[in-house]
Amino acid sequence: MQSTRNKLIELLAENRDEYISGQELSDRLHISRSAIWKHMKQLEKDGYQIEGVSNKGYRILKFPAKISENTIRWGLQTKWLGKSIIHKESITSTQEIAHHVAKEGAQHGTVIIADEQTNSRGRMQRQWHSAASKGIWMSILLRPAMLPQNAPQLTLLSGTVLASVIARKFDVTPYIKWPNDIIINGKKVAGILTEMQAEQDQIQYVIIGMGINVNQDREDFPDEITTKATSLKIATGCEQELVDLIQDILLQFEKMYDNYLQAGFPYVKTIWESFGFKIGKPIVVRTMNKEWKTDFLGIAKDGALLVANDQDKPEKLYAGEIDWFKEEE
Ligand code: BTX
Repeated sequence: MQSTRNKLIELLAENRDEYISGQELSDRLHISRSAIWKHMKQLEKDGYQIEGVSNKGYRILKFPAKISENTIRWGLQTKWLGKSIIHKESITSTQEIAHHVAKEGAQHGTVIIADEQTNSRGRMQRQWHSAASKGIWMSILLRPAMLPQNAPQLTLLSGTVLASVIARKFDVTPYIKWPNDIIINGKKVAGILTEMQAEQDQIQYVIIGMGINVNQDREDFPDEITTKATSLKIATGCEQELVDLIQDILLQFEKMYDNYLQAGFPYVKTIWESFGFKIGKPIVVRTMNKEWKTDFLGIAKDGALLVANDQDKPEKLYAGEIDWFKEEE
């Protein structure tokens, strides 16, 4: 079913300015003309604008801005990422679905995406606000052949992907706040949640959850985060295309991931540090049981946070959070 629709879109798109007759479509897809008609109605529901003229045939007038499996796949230039896409209008959390399909054997590179999440999560059981159709709420399933202790590097890789795409596409300067926040103008525009299923020395799968605020206005954020959150629309002053952005993120992710597997983490580290949030500046570090002020020195070769210790020597931290030092603001 899915592949017939994709072939149909391909045929229509090949002949963008010309009509293609119902008979020709039916011959080439080996389905009846009434089946073609049903597919056309479905495509219209997905937001395609299709013109049907008797004695001439069909042509696509406009591709939809709406997210669907088809609209993401159409024009997606990746080799392996997003070959399987699961799109839902409203679900609890794309992470939840991703875990479920991963356990059922879903393939490396499966992408799960939702217009709205009703119970989406950040780190440490925190909530992530995912307003309907205002942002990109997406999980990527990976099955990397790497040691579980290296999985946090994938969070940094993902942050680097988001910052690179945002910097290239929009006239804004994104920073990455270790380990997982993308910041524009001092406010969080995106967050990343990495979850993993692993045995001692083998990863079964990793799920990279990405939440990107795209088209929210200030009043779309709940009160408790209005001072902390921003969106690409707020930062750039205009509404942005979701499908286009998703495709760019997936393509950049695939390139960065493939390069990382070949060249190792130093490749990611260099790019990460070019977006690194206030390297060399004083920060507040919070771990499970303490909080202290220190200097942020960048990230280590393995992705750990590097901060200055009491003797002003670099020290590695693997878990925790940082914040810029308040007096600086
Ligand atoms: P985090 O724990 O670093 O950030 C969560 C904190 O960020 C919240 O406590 C709140 O203060 C603030 N916050 C909540 N929603 C937003 C928002 N929309 N914009 C800015 N700040 C916000 C970050 O966790 C990781 C978030 C990953 C979200 C994705 S969406 C797709 C996937 N599915 C899912 O359930 N989670 C991931």
